[in-house]
Amino acid sequence: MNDKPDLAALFGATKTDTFLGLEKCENLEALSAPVALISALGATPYGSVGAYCRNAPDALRKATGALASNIDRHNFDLGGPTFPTQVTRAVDCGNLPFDDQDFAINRDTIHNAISTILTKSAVPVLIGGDDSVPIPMLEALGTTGDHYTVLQLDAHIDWRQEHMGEDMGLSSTMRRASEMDHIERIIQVGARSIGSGHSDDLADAVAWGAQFVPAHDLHRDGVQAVLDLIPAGSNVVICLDVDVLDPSIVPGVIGRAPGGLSYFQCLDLIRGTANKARIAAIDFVEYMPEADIGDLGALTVSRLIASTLGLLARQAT
Ligand SMILES: [Mn+2]
Repeated sequence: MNDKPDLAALFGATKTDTFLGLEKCENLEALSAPVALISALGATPYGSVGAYCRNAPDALRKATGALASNIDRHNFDLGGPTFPTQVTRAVDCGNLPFDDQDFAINRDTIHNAISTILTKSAVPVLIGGDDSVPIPMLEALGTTGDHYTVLQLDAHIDWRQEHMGEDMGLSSTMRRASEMDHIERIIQVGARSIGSGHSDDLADAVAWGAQFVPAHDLHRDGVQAVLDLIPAGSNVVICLDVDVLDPSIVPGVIGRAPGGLSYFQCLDLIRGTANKARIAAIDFVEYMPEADIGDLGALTVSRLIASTLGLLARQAT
């Protein structure tokens, strides 16, 4: 006997196996929606921890179950329904296959899926998985011929040359981005506390030209100070590690660090980017359901993704 009232039932929700109950797109070649959510359980995990975020995509889908039958209701984050029109509605392309032995295959799988989504003129919304998942997404952007600004929202700077003999892992994401010819600018927001990075890594990043707005500066100066760094009209890829959010609202991460961003600071960074520039791709990584408390992190992250889908739908019109 479960005495907790079922809020989903109160809302009239039905069970869904897609994010927000969105339509499935199982064949990327047939993709016609302007926004494509797709998930990767991992890419290049470190041997010591494995693909520790592999259960995130399905947990985040499950967290939206209560909203699946209410998708057309007013979303006060957006000032209207999440998707303003039927044709701008995102689709859920499901989980990509994951191989826990052959990481090169995982990277190819992600690269090819993102490339295909980009050729369909859709914006990929890549759900991880750990923070190694964005590396092949960033590489795939090189196939468009455009140049990109990376806006990284993360408690950590991810500039390790390699870690445990692996150079494509989650601590090297921004260093690998900096080596790609089509990445012309990196803005890193939310760093705080002690992470895996060394002072030498930070020095390399600064020498490359990466611009940093640590979490303390963001709290002091506000979101607009970050948006001022983004050139108007530029193509932006947002790399969002959910540990950028405060652990009081997203406890489900491998290394909690106090002083993180609020839900609206994060959403306003995404909204401000969409308004000033163009979000060409975005990833949400590092949610770990096993470390969550009462599914609170799944709630926060899934609602942030839902409102982001709405912002991207508005960008498409
Ligand atoms: Mn991180």
